[in-house]
Amino acid sequence: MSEKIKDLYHAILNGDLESAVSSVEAVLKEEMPASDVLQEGLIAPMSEIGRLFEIGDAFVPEMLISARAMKGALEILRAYLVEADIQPVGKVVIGTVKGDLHDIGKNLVVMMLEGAGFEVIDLGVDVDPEEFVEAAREHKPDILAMSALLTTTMPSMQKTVEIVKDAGVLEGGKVIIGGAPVTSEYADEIGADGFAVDASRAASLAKSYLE
Ligand code: B1M
Repeated sequence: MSEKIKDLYHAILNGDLESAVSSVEAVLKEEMPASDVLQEGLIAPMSEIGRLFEIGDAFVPEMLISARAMKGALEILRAYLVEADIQPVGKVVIGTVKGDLHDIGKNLVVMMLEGAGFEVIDLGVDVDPEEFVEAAREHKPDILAMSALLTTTMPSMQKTVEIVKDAGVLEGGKVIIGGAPVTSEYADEIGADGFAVDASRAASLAKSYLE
């Protein structure tokens, strides 16, 4: 690993946006392939922050600042990835369910998914079940992901699972759910394919479906 890619790795791990931006520019000047910069400089530190979070050695604020630094570097790298025609590992449609305006956790899930190499179509908050169906029809995602923070909005997950499955728009794709009041038992009960307790595990779960 070159010194410059190491700088980028550490800038993202430490959540240093300014240094992440200058490091990615420096690495690209070395003419390193964009796909390697993505893998070694962006995805690797995001996996590491996810691992540290899972073992309790990093917390939500650290994950958020790493994700912010990753996004800053990705903005610059994106043009090179498009030029090199690097395909995302998979596609995810995500939203916070109908009636629910909480988006901090969902945004963190988006960032971890992007950090893991997914293309993410974020429908935002207060997403009607029909909107999920339309988005699944249009984008044909590998994963449809829903977040809920209120016990009163959890039933909207069930409704969405029902109509998405009835409409047959997922074509083998999986439905994953999460959010503070959601459990794996609830996922089983409503027929969702998977549940993740946090953003890092949501990204690992999504990746596991592609294997
Ligand atoms: Co709200 N709120 N809130 N709130 N709010 C809670 C959720 C609540 C638990 C607070 C409380 O009473 N102790 C409570 C819900 C109670 C319940 O349902 N049993 C509550 C309430 C009642 C309300 C209102 C009804 C209050 C009112 O107006 N009377 C109202 C509802 C508005 C609405 O949605 N229609 C409301 C409003 C708000 C604000 C707008 C002020 C604000 C949201 C701002 C925003 O999101 N842009 C807010 C906030 C900030 C909170 C708390 C304090 C923090 C939530 C948060 O962002 N946590 C929350 C209390 C709490 O959770 N302790 C509370 C940090 C975030 C990183 O964690 O979202 O859990 P979280 O995400 C985690 C995991 O859950 C997981 O990954 C993340 C971590 O890695 N995860 C997924 C999330 N989505 C996932 C999806 C996945 C996988 C994992 O797969 C797809």
